[in-house]
Amino acid sequence: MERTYVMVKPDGVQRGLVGEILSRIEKRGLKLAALRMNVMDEAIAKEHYKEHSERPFFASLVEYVTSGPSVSMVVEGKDSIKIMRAVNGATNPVEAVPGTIRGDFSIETGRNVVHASDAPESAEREIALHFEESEITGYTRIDEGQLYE
Ligand code: IDP
Repeated sequence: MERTYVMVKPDGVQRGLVGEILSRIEKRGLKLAALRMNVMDEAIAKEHYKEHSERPFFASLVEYVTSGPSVSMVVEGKDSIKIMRAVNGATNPVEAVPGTIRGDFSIETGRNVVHASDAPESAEREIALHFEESEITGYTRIDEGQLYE
């Protein structure tokens, strides 16, 4: 099983979308392995988005993700990284198709509601940045026998 790091960003929390987003993830068949709400520390946010540190939007991006509580999670399942990227939709909501979280609930790239790791290396790095291994649970969903061939 593959793990990925997913976040409901502060705009998603303040717009009351946490339940909707968790529901979409669960209904898809992915497993919530860890879940937490907190205000992300500025140093953690800078580390999380370090690949964008030279970009003009870096300061406003760090300000955005630390501006209020966000919901961090570890999501688990076969191909969870690619599936969560598809569930979230394109980075720019203008290009995000309806049916995706960004395509249904957002307008601008700078307020695009959700994050999900984009590759196995970033998933591993982001999970380790935001969670202790002891916070990540292990259990069986009762529908796993039907979700997987
Ligand atoms: P991703 O979130 O879909 O992985 P990235 O290109 O890694 O997309 O960008 C990370 C985040 O940085 C985006 O989700 C968005 O919040 C923000 N961002 C990216 N490009 C821009 C921009 O041009 N203006 C403002 N914010 C941006």
